[in-house]
Amino acid sequence: EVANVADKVRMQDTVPNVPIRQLEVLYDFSELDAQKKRYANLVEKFKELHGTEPGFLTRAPGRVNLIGEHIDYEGYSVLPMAISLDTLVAVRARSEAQIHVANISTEVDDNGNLKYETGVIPIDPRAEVPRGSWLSYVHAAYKGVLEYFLWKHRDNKKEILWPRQKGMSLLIDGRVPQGSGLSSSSALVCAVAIAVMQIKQMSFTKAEIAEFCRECEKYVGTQSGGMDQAISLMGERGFAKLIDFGPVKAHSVPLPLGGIFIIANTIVASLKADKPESKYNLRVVECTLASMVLALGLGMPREEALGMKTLKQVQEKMGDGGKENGFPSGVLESKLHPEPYQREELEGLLGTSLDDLFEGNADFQNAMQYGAENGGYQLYNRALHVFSEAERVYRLRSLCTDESKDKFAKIGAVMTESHRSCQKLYECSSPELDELVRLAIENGAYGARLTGAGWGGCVVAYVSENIKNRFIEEIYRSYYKKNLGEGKITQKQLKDCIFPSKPTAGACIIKL
Ligand code: NG1
Ligand code: MG
Repeated sequence: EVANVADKVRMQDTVPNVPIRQLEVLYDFSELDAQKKRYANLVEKFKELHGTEPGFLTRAPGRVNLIGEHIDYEGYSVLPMAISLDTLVAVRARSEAQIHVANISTEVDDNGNLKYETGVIPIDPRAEVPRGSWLSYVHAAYKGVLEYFLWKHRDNKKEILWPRQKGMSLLIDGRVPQGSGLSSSSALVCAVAIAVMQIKQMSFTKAEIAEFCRECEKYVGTQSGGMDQAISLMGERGFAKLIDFGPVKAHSVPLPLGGIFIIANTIVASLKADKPESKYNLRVVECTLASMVLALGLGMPREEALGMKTLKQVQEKMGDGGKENGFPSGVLESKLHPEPYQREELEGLLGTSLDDLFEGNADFQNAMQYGAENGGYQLYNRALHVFSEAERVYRLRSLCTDESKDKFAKIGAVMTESHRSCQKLYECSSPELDELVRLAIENGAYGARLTGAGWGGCVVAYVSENIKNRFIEEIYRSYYKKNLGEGKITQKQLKDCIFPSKPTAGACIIKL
């Protein structure tokens, strides 16, 4: 009986439909008019391009992570919320066996080429995803949907004739700034995945979509953790979400009235000569290695230890069920050393060559190379960050329903603590992020931290509603005006750089 009810709930947990006349369920009153114009413009542009209206639209939001940075890929719960910056896709089935993809943006790069070029994606889902273009994300999502469908129906004997499949036209309007830690990539992937599903008349639950979208983002090159896809699909207006992994599950977390989250973009590109995905993947590899070395140190048989994929798995193997209590102190210190590890030492400890261990995973091998060129592998610091951050997520969640008056200050303090850990232990901050965090706190924020992968992008500051406007004004003066020079930033640009953000709904299909 209970299982029955649970199943029903899960069945209903599919992507909702929203009529285009009811955009007020998605956006704040203050931006409703602008959004209506934006939607009308997208439909109009689609008509100009294809001579006919789109059949429907899809929408998937970006997110801001309030706490729980770089721990989703280690299996630990995180606490993000969906934001009103989102990606829209206008869609229509097409008789040719072709997926036509265009973007309404006319932005050009330094060489004068369109940043979001028009392109065609092969209809055969077995085709490999080429990297290096925005179209790769669209391709990855398309491939992800069909691969998941095939996997789910793997026992069906009926042959599926891919080349004869009908195609579709997609026109995209993305508003999540790229590379800002607000998850533009997942918003695009999720919005396209839903579009493809709808055209193919497939229906999957949000949890299923979150899982396969996470998998398919790997085609583009990040060994992604799953937070962004989950929150983009499961976001809820008015609530932050505690997201669990394995399986993906979202729990509503009410936010205290009177506090507000303000997002501020560093815009000064972080000085990273290297590709951000190498840094990200290196962290994933460092955590994987830390899991194995820790497991060995705890006496686990070699074969089992080498099978450890995440730090959470190791914690669970220790019989330490209390997931909210963090990792037992002292264990890490005695099993890992704070100096960076080198390849030879790791191969000695693990009793295998690392090339063999990561065979077939080119991203991991590249990350290993990148680590070797940058002083080795920091297992202790990375693991210490992950375990402490996992505990902070639950601490912040409890504070959200705390009755005490100083809960705002306490929430802020946990956020700042998280930033310090990202900065010192995980080394994913940047001078600009550190400066913005410092200025936020100096100007009255309860706390502030980088959000998203880091190495550039945005900070999120927790501020009293009462000082909101003054706070933004002060950051403008002390950060933007100072760094960019007087008059270098227009009011309009400033609005895009620093803005308060409320939790919005997750992805949906928009019916015309
Ligand atoms: P960004 O780069 O901010 O979209 C990335 C990962 C997340 C998570 C954060 C760090 C992807 C798609 N997203 O987010 O899963 O690991 O970094 O907490 O790779
Ligand atoms: Mg991303």
